[in-house]
Amino acid sequence: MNAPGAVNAILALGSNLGASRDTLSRAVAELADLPGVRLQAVSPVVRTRPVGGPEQPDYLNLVVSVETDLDPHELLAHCQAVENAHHREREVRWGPRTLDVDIITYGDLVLDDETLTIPHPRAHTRAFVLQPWAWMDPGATLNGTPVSELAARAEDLPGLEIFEGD
Ligand code: A4P
Ligand code: MG
Repeated sequence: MNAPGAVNAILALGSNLGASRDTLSRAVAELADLPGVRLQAVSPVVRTRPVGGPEQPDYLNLVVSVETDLDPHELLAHCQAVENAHHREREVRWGPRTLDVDIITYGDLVLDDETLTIPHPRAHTRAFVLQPWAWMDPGATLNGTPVSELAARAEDLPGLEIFEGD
């Protein structure tokens, strides 16, 4: 049960520069370190091959489920503040990054404006989002399709493995 007015959102985190495992743990704590954002579930961490962009290191990715009182743009600003705290620099599209935090879904909202597209327009094809999400919530759906089915179809699934630590 959500608090009155609160919405469930799925956030996807990725890192392939610096101490990625540590960055992801700290980012999850920072995302939830606001009264309007309550952590509900965290997926396993996965090691994934880079999708798109230049030659770059493998990523660590995870997803979280949060209950939030923030509106979608406030939630994006909060995600970007957490990215910025980890010295994220935006140079190359799909390039390497210390931390990326994307909003995948926000309740059942469908939104497309200059700063925000929800559901995330590429999430339905990406195993690095879908597979950890399906492990976290086996009943999850995206645009009406089970997330586990979308993960099984994603081209980047073969390169994905659970990260047990170095
Ligand atoms: N924006 C629009 N919709 C959203 C949303 N739902 N969530 C806007 C977050 N941001 C959203 O994002 C650019 C702008 O997108 C933001 O200013 C916001 O207003 P960005 O984080 O600055 O740039 P980006 O992440 O490089 O671009 P983009 O398009 O978000 O990249 P993707 O598609 O998310 O891909 N491979 C692996 N294995 N693992 C990864 O994590 N990540 C990417 C990034 C590519 N390949 C990867 C991974
Ligand atoms: Mg992003």
